[in-house]
Amino acid sequence: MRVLILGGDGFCGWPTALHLSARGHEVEIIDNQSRRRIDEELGAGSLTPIVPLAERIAAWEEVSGRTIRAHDLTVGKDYEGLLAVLNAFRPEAVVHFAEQRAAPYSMKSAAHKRYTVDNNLNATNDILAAIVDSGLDVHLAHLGTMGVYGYGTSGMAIPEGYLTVKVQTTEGWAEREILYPANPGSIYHLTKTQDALLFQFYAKNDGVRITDLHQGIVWGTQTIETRLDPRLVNRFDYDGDYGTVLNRFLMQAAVGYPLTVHGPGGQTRAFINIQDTVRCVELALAHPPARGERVKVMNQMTECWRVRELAEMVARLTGAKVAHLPNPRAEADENELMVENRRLLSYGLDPITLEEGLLMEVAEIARAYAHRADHAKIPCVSAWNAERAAATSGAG
Ligand code: USQ
Repeated sequence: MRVLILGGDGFCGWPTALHLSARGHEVEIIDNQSRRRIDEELGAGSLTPIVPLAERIAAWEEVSGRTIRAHDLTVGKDYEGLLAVLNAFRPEAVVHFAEQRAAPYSMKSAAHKRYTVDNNLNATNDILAAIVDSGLDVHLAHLGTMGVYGYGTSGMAIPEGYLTVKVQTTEGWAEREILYPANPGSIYHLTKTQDALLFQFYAKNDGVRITDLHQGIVWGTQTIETRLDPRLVNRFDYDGDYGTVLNRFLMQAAVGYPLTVHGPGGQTRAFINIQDTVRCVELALAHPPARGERVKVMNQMTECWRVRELAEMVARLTGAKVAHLPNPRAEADENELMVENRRLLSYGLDPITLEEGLLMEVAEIARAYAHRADHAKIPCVSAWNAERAAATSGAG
């Protein structure tokens, strides 16, 4: 299959590009290096040393004998450039990772909110419009988020995108399926709920075949392919904006920094290992919706944990201390989360669990690169509103 990967230099995009290339697919990448520029803006970088994209691609060719072509353009700004790549490469599938993906970054200031909305919504609309414009029958697989559903499910497992509701009609009560009501917790998550409406529209109006993968929090760093050569290593974010909770805890344990639990840590989230992420994208591409079918939504996660349970687990494995800090986010201190994920399991996903993978991650990445950590970048300083900013000011 010819697969075009938008955002193919990022944390999920790069290992996905390698995974699909290793399986014999013809892969091209579009990436504008925005994630690397944000590193410079924040003065924070990957714990693992990542080389420039051109060097990564050259290393992959050396190791695998396979070529990946990269295009440096901004999806959402350079529409003609995007259309030209589609028309020249004629992909059968496009995987869309080209969005600003950090909730704390999206909440830092008005400028960050505006950038996130502008970048993410224009990227999604442009790729959809370009697919229609090109006349190609492309399957678009988008990396969405579990966060579109909101957190807290009052005893019900979150279905895969659609909710069956009972409504009163002129003929009495009847069942209807609706898109699960969106309840975003940050501007970043909000853009993904808006993406869902764009997908609904283009599927209905133009028959575009679309899969939206509602992914949980990714943990882990390496995949089978990124381990093949040090120049292929995936990025590992640990800073207060881009570092996600479990990878942050693993890194903090490795450098002797008390684990930064926000509030009592009763927030429950869905998780997935990076190796399972790339496998899920492959499975999604192998099972596209038919033309004219509604948007296919899959919950791309494998297990749910509370933040404090993760901290306790990491503390038990490593001897780290746990700190409870004022929560910079506007989010309930405690919530329940249950999620349906039958689709990907039925396609053959065999999940890597935290219990089997955590220790390896500590040794392979967090301890190995601990000397590169800048402790000043660990605190989460992005507050969701003025009240949270006042509560967290001065707190580590
Ligand atoms: N948290 C802590 N301590 C920390 C960092 C985070 O207690 O040091 C807490 C947060 O307050 C939050 C939870 O851990 O309650 C998760 O935070 P996170 O930064 O790991 O994840 P989140 O902001 O939800 O976003 C991440 C990715 C995003 C993806 C999303 C999936 O950055 O791209 O869409 O996970 S989900 O969470 O399911 O919406």
